[in-house]
Amino acid sequence: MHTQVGIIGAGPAGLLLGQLLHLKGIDSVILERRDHEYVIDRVRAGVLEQFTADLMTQLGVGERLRREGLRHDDVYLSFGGKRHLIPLAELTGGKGIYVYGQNEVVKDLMDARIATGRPLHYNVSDVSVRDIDTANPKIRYRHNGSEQELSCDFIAGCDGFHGICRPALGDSVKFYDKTYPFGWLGILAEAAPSSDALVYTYHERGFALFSMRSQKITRLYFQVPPEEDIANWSDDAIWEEMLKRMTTSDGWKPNVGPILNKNVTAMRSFVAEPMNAGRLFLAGDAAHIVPPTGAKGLNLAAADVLLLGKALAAYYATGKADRLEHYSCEALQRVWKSQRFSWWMTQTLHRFPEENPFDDKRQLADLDYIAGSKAAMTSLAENYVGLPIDITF
Ligand code: FAS
Ligand code: PHB
Repeated sequence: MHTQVGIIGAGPAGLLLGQLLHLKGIDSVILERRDHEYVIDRVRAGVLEQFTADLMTQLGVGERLRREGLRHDDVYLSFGGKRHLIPLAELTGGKGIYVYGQNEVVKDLMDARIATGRPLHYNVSDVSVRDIDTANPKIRYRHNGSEQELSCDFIAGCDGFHGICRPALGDSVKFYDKTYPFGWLGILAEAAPSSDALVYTYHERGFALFSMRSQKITRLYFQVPPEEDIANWSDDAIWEEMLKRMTTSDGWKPNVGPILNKNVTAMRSFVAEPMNAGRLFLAGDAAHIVPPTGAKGLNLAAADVLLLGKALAAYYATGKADRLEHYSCEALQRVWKSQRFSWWMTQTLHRFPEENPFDDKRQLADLDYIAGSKAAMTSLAENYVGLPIDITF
């Protein structure tokens, strides 16, 4: 079997690429190791940059996002017992964010994939790639109990951080890696949002984040030691800690409700350079990981896919591979700016174990400066809503 683009992984990166290529009349086959339910139910990101929401609309999969997603023009920084509003739209010429669960994005993209009639195979195993340095790379995998080989013009490695594609790039790749001395304990709760915008809290007990998924469901996180075992935390203990860190002197606090899901996520910054070798191109978490403090993970995957999709479309339209040759360095420009912002948000809002009282005061002064300076707020806002990118394709 032959296809133009073999896509490994049906997360946001793989599915977005499949949709973009479909709209350009380019064949693709998507191979996913998990089943449909598993991929849909995974609780991950929740914030879409303005550009990601606009791209979803451009790809014809933005209708439900526009109807059910929560558009936010502001975000709060909370410290010293007080919430400080950062007017994102006012500071960025009207740009905002959309709060819309990653699993909803994946659901919309899967429905669109089915509507295209193009192949998406779940439950594949033993996936491997070869001949990536030739004009005819191949993907080998097992599906429905039999060995399969998919011959391709190009392979898109959208298989996440723990996938097989990045290792397959070989030793020409350089890794940049940073781990953080803390993780996030995250919950999904059946409780109506008590704030009209996300609240990023700096507290002496550690970072905390108030986010949401709908008018009935909230998503909250607080900083814990990296090896923390979720089994150590009863629901009551989680709420007690959330309220201790988030409640402000004017009485604002999150609503408490039944916890639907809870887990601990490790924090790291990671970049693989270059993002391709031969005709194997990485996109999304397969090539880079950001700490979620800047809400960039999903949005970077979308940006990679937009650039890779345009480069592949240009190749099939003109036979020229120059945009494919520039893909990695073009994508890495945005990746490193998002890495910088995500690291900065993490540095600014978390307590580091080795810190001393001087650092606490310095971080409070940093936050006080940001909340009082239009220039500093604008820098935060323009990075948070998403740096400019041309979404025409
Ligand atoms: P994904 O990991 O989403 O998708 C890769 C797909 O490839 C998966 O479906 C996987 O099953 C499949 N796959 C893997 N190996 C394969 C193989 N060998 N063969 C076939 N398929 C294979 N970002 C935020 O902004 N906010 C958050 O709160 C947040 N929370 C997160 C929590 C967790 C636990 C994780 C891991 C990430 C979180 N992120 C968050 C980042 C997240 O949103 C990612 O950036 C986003 O999922 C990246 O999308 P993909 O690159 O498509 O990778
Ligand atoms: C989320 O809603 O899951 C979320 C929001 C903002 C972040 C990280 C996660 O920075």
